[in-house]
Amino acid sequence: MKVLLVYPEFPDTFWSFKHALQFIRKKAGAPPLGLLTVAAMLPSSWEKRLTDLNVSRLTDEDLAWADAVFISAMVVQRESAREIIQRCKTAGVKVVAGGPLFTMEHDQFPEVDHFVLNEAEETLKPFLRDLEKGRAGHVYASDQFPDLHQTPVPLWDLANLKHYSSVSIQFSRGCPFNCDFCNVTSLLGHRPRTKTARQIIAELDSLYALGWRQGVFFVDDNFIGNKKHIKTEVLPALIEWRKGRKGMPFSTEASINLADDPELMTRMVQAGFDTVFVGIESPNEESLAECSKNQNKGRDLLESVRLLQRSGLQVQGGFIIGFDHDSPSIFQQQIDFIQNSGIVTAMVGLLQAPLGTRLYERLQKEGRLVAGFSGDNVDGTTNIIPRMGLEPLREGYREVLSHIYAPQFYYERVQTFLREYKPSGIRVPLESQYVLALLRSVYQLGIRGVERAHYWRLFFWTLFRRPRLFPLAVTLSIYGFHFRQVIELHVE
Ligand code: B12
Repeated sequence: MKVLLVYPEFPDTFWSFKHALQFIRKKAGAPPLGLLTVAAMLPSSWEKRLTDLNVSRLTDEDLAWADAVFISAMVVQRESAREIIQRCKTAGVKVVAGGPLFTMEHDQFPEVDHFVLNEAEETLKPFLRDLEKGRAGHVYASDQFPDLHQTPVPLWDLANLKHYSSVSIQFSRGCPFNCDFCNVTSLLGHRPRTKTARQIIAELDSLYALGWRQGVFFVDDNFIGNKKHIKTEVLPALIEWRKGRKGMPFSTEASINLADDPELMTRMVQAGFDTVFVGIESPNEESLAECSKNQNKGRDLLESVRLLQRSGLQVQGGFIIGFDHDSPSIFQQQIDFIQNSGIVTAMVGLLQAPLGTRLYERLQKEGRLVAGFSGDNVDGTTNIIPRMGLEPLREGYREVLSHIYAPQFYYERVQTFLREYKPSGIRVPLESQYVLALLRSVYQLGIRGVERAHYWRLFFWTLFRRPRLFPLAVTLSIYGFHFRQVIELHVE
């Protein structure tokens, strides 16, 4: 059996980092972890190839080679996924589809031969068994949340890692919290299911052996969902593993209560974490109560962010506008919060209601849902009829984004962050691409760009005041360029 694993193209979005990746001549953020994991679960006798459309083209020869195409996608890849499926049909290749897009809306893809939905640890085996018997069914789904102890090491070597700026690995799935707009709990459950420390070390070892030294993103829904396990088993193993090794800084996603635990923060930094994405959502307490974001309530959110930054963790933040309790003052409140926090990468979105969430159920009952869930929460669209009216909401939203990503305010925020941030000791071996990226930034941002005055001010301020943070300052200047391009595209 010859299987072609295909990952559809991402549009030009906030998280695609497309305009930033050009500077380091990389083609995409990370290889598709879902497909590489599934590949490792397929019989070893099968021949496997990967085509990630974000780094290479899907050719007719690829399709002629394959007995079956295994496709995975997120909602934002919907259009590209449709085109691929159509091409497979024309070429007469069978399509097996899985991953979050199809798990959510498989009925929208009548041309797909077999759906293997939810988590493959649960659904792939019955599919393969039936396939062997020559009677594979149309849909394999499950409401069980499998044990991750059986998840194999992903087949990284199917991907050409040199095209990617980072690699994702996963330690846990699920989140103990109950935010009403988030579909992670309906997809993956409340109880965080974890791999063992030994599994995660085996994954890191295999990446290290392949020569990988760049960033590793732990794509957990909430890395600290099971604090006890993290503290007693995983972090000690990671700290030990890191000794004598170079590079591979870690990043992850976690809830804000990480800031309440100095020991946990210190150990994460010792283990090599330097960045954490946190769902901040709103400085408005009433809105936090509305969406049951209880872990963010009743605390000084700004202080929590600073504690994280001072411990050595760059905070990236998710923000939402359009809750029922948001009044027109929310726009300025969000701007002030983001500016004061020094959260450079601030993903600000309009509230959307994904299928399967409590928010979706409530709004459906209230008759406040409209078609058009884009899944991209930085494109200024929503499937909700907002209390304050769609036009005022969109207008205010545009203002927030244009403000926080305007060069003056963006660079100010970078400086606020660099003042607070305690850099980690991890040094990534310097690739020539990174030196070239510096030169490209000088040309693109320092000579041609509208941001040139701000660029040079930050350049010299960091060089003289925080020299160790100079590479980070350049990286964030480049990110700013990407964010401005995306925002102009979507909301101007
Ligand atoms: C990492 C991640 C990202 C990374 C992706 C990096 C990369 N290229 O891999 C980044 C940060 C870029 C990202 C961005 C976004 N993401 Co995202 N992301 C995740 C996250 C946290 C983990 C995904 C992952 O790698 N999981 C680990 C692997 C092993 O799991 P998996 O892919 O689900 O695969 C398993 C099964 O699904 C199945 N499977 C998967 N594919 C296939 C294929 C076949 C054939 C088979 C048989 C089985 C199978 O088997 C695997 C093992 O069980 C998930 C949440 C989650 N926990 O799933 C959200 C998630 C996938 N993202 C989501 C969204 C919406 C986005 C954004 C659109 C958000 C935004 N702000 O705009 C952006 C868009 C991306 C872009 N570039 O434009 C949604 C997708 C919803 C949907 N129904 O499609 C999720 C589910 C989060 C959520 N709460 O809704 N994301």
